[in-house]
Amino acid sequence: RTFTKAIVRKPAETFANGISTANLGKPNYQLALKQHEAYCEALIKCGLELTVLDANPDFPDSCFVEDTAVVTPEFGVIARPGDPQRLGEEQEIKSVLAPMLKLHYIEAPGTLEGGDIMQADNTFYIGLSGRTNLAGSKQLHKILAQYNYNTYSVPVCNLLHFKTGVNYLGGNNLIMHRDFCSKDDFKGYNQLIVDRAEEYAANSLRINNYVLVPKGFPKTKSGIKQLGYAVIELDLSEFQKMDGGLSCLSLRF
Ligand code: CIR
Repeated sequence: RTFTKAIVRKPAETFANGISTANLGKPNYQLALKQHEAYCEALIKCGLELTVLDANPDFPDSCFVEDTAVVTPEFGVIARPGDPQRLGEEQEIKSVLAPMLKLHYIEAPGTLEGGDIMQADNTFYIGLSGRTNLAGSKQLHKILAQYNYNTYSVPVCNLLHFKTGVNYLGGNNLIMHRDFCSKDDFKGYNQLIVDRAEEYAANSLRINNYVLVPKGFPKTKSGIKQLGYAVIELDLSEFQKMDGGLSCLSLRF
């Protein structure tokens, strides 16, 4: 699959007020902005045309745009965040996507965040997490079935989002935490298991000819290289402090 476009949103000055369980301290806003710029440059290097949205201080977590929608080249599904502090972010994305894609919507009582949705070729895996509930997952299943995609719901244990623990790199390759609780659902894939000390790097992201990998995880980086991918390393320390990973910072389609 080739990606041509991405949407990102700059971190807001209120960034440090976002939801976090990481215990890594307060993020440095200036550094977050720099890291975000480098992230944008990497997306451009991967061949994507970027839409860069202005920071929205009303929503401290709004730079994590991935959670607000599920997008494909043909259509988009506007999500419904499962944390009350993030509910409303999806309205902002709706107006951005409306001119580009046919849209569908997750509706109450359904909740769903894009970080729980992983596409692997013609299959979408829907993680059931603290943010994505069964009602949300059933709604997404119905929408995706109209477009002939397969869907599977899988449990997410002890992680914020499904893609915190697993990501599809293409070519049947999955990158995954050692203790990923729904591991057995993915036996048909070639599994690159990340070291316990490098778990943050399970959120690495394949875009066209590159895999974006967070900086500071050498074993994972070399594992990905051994699979034949060209790697771009990005320092994401300030986003990690807010429980955010590489994939969360963009919507790609
Ligand atoms: C949150 O808790 O919602 C944000 N602080 C982090 C969201 C990260 N998004 C993602 O993993 N897709």
